[in-house]
Amino acid sequence: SLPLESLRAASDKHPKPAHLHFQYGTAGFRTLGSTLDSVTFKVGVIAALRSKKLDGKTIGVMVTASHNPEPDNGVKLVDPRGEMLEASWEGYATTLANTSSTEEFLDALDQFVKTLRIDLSKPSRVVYGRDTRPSGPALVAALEDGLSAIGAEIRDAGVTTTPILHYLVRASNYKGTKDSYGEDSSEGYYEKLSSAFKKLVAGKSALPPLIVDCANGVGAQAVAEFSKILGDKLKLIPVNDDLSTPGALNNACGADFVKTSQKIPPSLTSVLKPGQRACSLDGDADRLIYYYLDERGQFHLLDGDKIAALVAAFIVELVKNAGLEHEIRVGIVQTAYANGGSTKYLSQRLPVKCVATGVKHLHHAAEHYDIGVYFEANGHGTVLFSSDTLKTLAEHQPSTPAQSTALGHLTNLTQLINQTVGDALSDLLLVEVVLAHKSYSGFEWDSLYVDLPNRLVKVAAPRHLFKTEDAERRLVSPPGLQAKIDELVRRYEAGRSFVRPSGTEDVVRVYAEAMVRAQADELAFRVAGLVY
Ligand code: NG1
Ligand code: ZN
Repeated sequence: SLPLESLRAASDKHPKPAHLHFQYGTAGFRTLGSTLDSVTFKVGVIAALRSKKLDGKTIGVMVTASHNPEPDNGVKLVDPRGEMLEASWEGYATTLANTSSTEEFLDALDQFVKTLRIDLSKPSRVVYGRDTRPSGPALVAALEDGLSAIGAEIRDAGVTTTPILHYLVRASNYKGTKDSYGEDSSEGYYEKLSSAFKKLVAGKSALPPLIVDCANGVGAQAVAEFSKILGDKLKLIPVNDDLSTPGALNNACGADFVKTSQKIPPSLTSVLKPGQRACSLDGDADRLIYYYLDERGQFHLLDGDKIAALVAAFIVELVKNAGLEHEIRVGIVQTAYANGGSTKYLSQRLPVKCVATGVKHLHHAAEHYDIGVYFEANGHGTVLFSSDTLKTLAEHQPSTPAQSTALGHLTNLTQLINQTVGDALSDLLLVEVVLAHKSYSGFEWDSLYVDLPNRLVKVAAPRHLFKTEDAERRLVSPPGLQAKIDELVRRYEAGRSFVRPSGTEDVVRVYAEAMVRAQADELAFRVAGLVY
């Protein structure tokens, strides 16, 4: 049965703030860090129970608020394969997080264990990590209180990137099996990716150095590690790698800043030379955005859509060169935020599916392809190889040296790419491999297709009133609003606009694109006017 005494004592130390409602959303619980103590404690208990439910498999917990402002924080659970928490548990987590007293929490917990028939005699194992936010250590202490109240076997991964935490979960659960994912340590992660990268660029001339904006977050740590191991193979120049100045995290830098404001971080002004490529990570290093300035000083964004196009084209070419185009079907998954230019370009070449915002939707849709490439426009994404594809790659007998080379590259890509979740560092190495193979600069990469001018705005409207359908591309509520949006959109050449409630912030988002900049801006602001 549940260790009620230790749970009661621990729960009393972590009372829920009255009047606050918590919701396990697309990125777990996420809000002001100072309000998350009780939630994080309860997540510790839930993580341990999820592990018991899954026969002692290792569950992950990551404390981060990613690209959001430094005072925010968040906590999310990672399932045994390194994936997002199974959807049905999101609701249980929300219910438990909102219990308002220790007695209510214990009752709900007891009910929960009974309903799900969790065998409490099973072991529980949990690995956890956090980003660099100042509220992190106290939240981790609350998490540990929850874990030890149940008696979980714990492992503290310390300050680490979100994708490394996902890697550790997968590696620990598949250790010593035929599906082994690499050595179960952060060193194992760096080693796995670096050695695949070295094999993939062997014989290629080294690219010019790459500027990496680390968002003043934990990505700086990973960039430093890769720099050490990769040496001359890839020269990384870290900027915004200050982990000690309060308030610096994600402030006027990082992937979200660049994507949203469509300009370089001010801190790069004196560093970035025309034609030189640069990239930005976000606060927990699971998003990546590239860009460059042309000779006229004009900014060119190479976002998640451009990364998807670059990577998918390269993989399709390798599959063909390996003689596997009839066995392996490559497909793309996007959300409504994908630029219309990218959707047009990709749909002419590959199957493209549009799903609702949120990594879990993209990830699951990508699993339906033999090789599924998914990226959100904001730079979060990865590539999934199905188990049949891995088998095909292992067993295929190439009939020419060229086929053998292509097959080798594909196999190395399966090692380079972090298939558990979007990973800024793994994606960075992947992009650099393709650029080296194609001898592309930012300019040639950018020329794959032309982005439609677009604008994303936030509106402070009551988001619970907004309900969507068709992969969030149309509103069903408030009634009548979609018809008004349609009416506006018709007046703009290549106009497209949609409205959806954010899953991570208390706002409604409005996206618009059109043939020319001024029209995209105007459409966005007029639709926002309808919403407000
Ligand atoms: P919301 O707040 O639901 O729009 C944002 C991103 C998502 C996803 C999540 C999780 C946009 C427009 N939205 O979600 O794509 O990355 O955060 O971090 O970029
Ligand atoms: Zn992130």
